[in-house]
Amino acid sequence: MTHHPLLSLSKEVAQALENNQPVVALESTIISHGMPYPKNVEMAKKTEQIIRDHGAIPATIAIIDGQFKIGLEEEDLERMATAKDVRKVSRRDLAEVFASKALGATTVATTMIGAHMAGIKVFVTGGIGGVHRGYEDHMDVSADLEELGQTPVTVVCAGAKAILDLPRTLEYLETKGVPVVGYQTDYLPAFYSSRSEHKLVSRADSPEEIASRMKISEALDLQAGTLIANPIPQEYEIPNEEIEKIIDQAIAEQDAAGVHGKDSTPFLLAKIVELTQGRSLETNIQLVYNNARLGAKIAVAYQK
Ligand code: PSU
Ligand code: MN
Repeated sequence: MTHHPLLSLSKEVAQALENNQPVVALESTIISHGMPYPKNVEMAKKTEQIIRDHGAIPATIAIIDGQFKIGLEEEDLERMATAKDVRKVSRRDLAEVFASKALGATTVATTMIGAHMAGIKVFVTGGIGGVHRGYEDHMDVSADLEELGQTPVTVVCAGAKAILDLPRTLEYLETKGVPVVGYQTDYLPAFYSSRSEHKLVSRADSPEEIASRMKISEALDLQAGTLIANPIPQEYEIPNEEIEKIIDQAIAEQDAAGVHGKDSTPFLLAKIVELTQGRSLETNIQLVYNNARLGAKIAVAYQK
């Protein structure tokens, strides 16, 4: 589908896909709504470089001029990092944002849609969205989970964001038929920390093992994503007991400010950066780099 009228592939990405070279998709909400400037654009560029250094071609995805743009130029990255009017685009917003030609940042859900349309199998992010804490009151469940249940892309993350209800997020993914694979771990990593107390049922120890499961999932035509949960290196983590108090405070401030819906995740991430005096931002950046290294290796193994 690389010639679809609503897709615009960079020359490099188009060529790589044509030649069956490894390509790794990257999202843009993490740039526009997940981190402050200029750290966001530094992170975006370095993540792309890490993917190149590990033998794959990076394809950052955004919605520009009514198309999925797959493979951004440096000036596009700068624009996503600085523009004030960038929409955070989930599945429900796609048709509207394409039609109005607004500038759109893709979430995990919509990056998966764009990647799949372009034929990209592997996508690297920080942490996926999930079931929010207090679900019984507001029913906030990220569209990322539904997308993982229906779009066959392998998503490399550092676990679900620790601001979420992790056991419910795992239950939801089980219902949707999404394998959650611990990379060299038996426990779900919790974004800022390298492990939670939640045991996983699936584990893989090499990129080759993951690539072979991706091929079987395709051969069975399962039409579901695979989630690779890659723990942040311990030297960069914020231990659970430390971050938990901060998350509780951030959620209390969110509720007091009346923030909900799509603004919840960006608000909480920014609040935690503030409450940790920037430490959580450094952690978030390092976990993305770690995921980029693994994602590139999986893409390379898949094409072998
Ligand atoms: N990972 C990060 N930072 C982020 C995100 C992921 O390290 O900001 C974004 C992704 O785009 C993800 C979104 O899809 O957070 C979740 O938003 P929501 O909870 O509204 O679905
Ligand atoms: Mn939500």
